[in-house]
Amino acid sequence: RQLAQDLRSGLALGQIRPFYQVQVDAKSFRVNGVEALARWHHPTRGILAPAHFLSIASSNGLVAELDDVVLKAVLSDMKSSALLEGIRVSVNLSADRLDDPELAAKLDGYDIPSGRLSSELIETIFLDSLSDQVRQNIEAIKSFGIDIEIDDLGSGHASLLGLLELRPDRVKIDRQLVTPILQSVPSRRLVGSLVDIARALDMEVIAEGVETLEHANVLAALGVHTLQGYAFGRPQSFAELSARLEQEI
Ligand code: G
Ligand code: G
Ligand code: MN
Ligand code: NA
Repeated sequence: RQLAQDLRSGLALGQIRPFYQVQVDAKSFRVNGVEALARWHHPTRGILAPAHFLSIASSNGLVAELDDVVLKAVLSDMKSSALLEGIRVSVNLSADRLDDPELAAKLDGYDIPSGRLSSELIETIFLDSLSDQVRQNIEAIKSFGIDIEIDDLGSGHASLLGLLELRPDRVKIDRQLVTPILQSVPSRRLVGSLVDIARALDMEVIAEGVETLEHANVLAALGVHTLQGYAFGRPQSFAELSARLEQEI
């Protein structure tokens, strides 16, 4: 209860800010994107990852607001620095936010840079069929020039029919499918098959949880476009990210 109260005020006080994890092109290993990941800069507990507050946010109806706060901070970071020009920035969108009738109006109130943002939708939005509200919001997101990505593909509920209907720009293969590819031939083939499916639907593929260069090289050979994981960097503050991007230039 105390933490829920803290979270409410923390959101209002700007204590929730994004960290960024780099994504690299699978051929050149150069940064081509970043994923914004919420961190709570708690006044006494330090920097908290979502595992410590996402379920509290969820049970208190605060997830849509959390997503909104992170998006605003991301837009502000993008405005403040030229280093992110030419680098795609992804934000996570919860099912709550995607079902919010106010979403389009909110986005309209922001200064969204067309073609530079991407939204990661969790696979569970495919549960049953897409609601009309979710469908409308996805169209609205696209109309602002924000890409659509499906997060954690392979771990949950995305149906092929759902992919066919939604036609996302990109899918992210779940870490649990990526981790075993070095030891397991079937795992490797499965990732290759997902790349084929993605190609059939003109989608790019991001592999998550890429922890070693061995993984990176196998994934590149399988035709994965973009890699994300500890092999290339942990989630870091905007200042740390900026220092890294400056070195890459
Ligand atoms: O690094 P990590 O612990 O940041 O993230 C854990 C999970 O929390 C991620 O899988 C992601 O789906 C979720 N998450 C991170 N940031 C956000 C956010 O801003 N909004 C939502 N809805 N989920 C997030
Ligand atoms: O949105 P999503 O659920 O995909 O968030 C990614 C989560 O995975 C974050 O919690 C992030 O910190 C974590 N993560 C990112 N790269 C790696 C990795 O290489 N290994 C592991 N174990 N976790 C990772
Ligand atoms: Mn994500
Ligand atoms: Na993910």
